[in-house]
Amino acid sequence: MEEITRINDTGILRDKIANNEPCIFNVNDALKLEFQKTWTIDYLLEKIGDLPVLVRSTPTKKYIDPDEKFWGVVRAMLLDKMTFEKFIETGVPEGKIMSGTDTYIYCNGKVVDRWRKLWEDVKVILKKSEIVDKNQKGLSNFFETTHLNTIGLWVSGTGVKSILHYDSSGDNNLNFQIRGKKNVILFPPSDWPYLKTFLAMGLHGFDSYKELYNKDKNSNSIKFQHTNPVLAKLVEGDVLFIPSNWYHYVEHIGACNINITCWFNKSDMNKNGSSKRKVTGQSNRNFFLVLRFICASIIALILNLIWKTTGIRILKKS
Ligand SMILES: O=C(O)CCC(=O)C(=O)O
Repeated sequence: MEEITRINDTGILRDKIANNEPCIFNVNDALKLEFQKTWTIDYLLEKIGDLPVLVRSTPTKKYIDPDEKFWGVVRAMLLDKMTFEKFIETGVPEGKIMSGTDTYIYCNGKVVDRWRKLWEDVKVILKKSEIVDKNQKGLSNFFETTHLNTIGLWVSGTGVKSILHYDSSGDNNLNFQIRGKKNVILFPPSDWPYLKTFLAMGLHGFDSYKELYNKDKNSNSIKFQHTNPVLAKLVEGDVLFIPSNWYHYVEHIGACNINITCWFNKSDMNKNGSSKRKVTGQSNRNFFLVLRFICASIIALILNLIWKTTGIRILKKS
């Protein structure tokens, strides 16, 4: 698997976005945004330690492996609530994850009030004036207010893995690796016929992705033979650009990983952004797998609803 191009020039990043080409952006400390330097676990504990947060928990740390047993898939969709402090102390070591898809600091162009303290740090990415600075070097003032849709916060420990998917909003994604390390395997949208796709997900079991790390491509199984994956080995300070509709499978490596994902409008920055062309399709032919997935989602939905309204958890989490 080829590793993704690394760049340090904001102009090149804008070109990559315009051309739908993934890349890793990283600049020296002087040009990093303040929150990329100050956000440590201790800093977050100080700011939001008392805040109740929604987390997901599965003993296997797989969110959500299509090869998992039925009740394992259900368990991976169950929510739990605890203070951020408790999550860091006990949740992270147990494999719980605060997912950016549940935890929005900024949502559909509006600040989420309970996360305002963190938003105050992050808002430097929004443009303050109408003047476009052609010599801009870092990511402060990067987004027009109308471009940025939603910001999700991710916190997790080592060993967590997230299912292959593309972001179904169709947005572009700038993913800031603030602390820790992650490996992200990306596939272009055109690879969908080989990714066992169902809706926005790819349903190959998690173990399948191991073979992509083999140097010898010929020793790989037929599964990924016609695909074009690229690997992003993210370390602290990296910002990964995931173009709209690109599939991504994520392995959490660091002992404590902190990321924010900025989802922003495809149409405003991409060359062909406004086109409504269909770029992916459904290639999973195992209808039993889909049925299993749908049933597990419905059961998890009901269990989460019962838990939210009564506090009763019917299915033990592990
Ligand atoms: O970090 C992860 O596990 C998933 C990240 C992701 O899917 C995203 O940023 O859209």
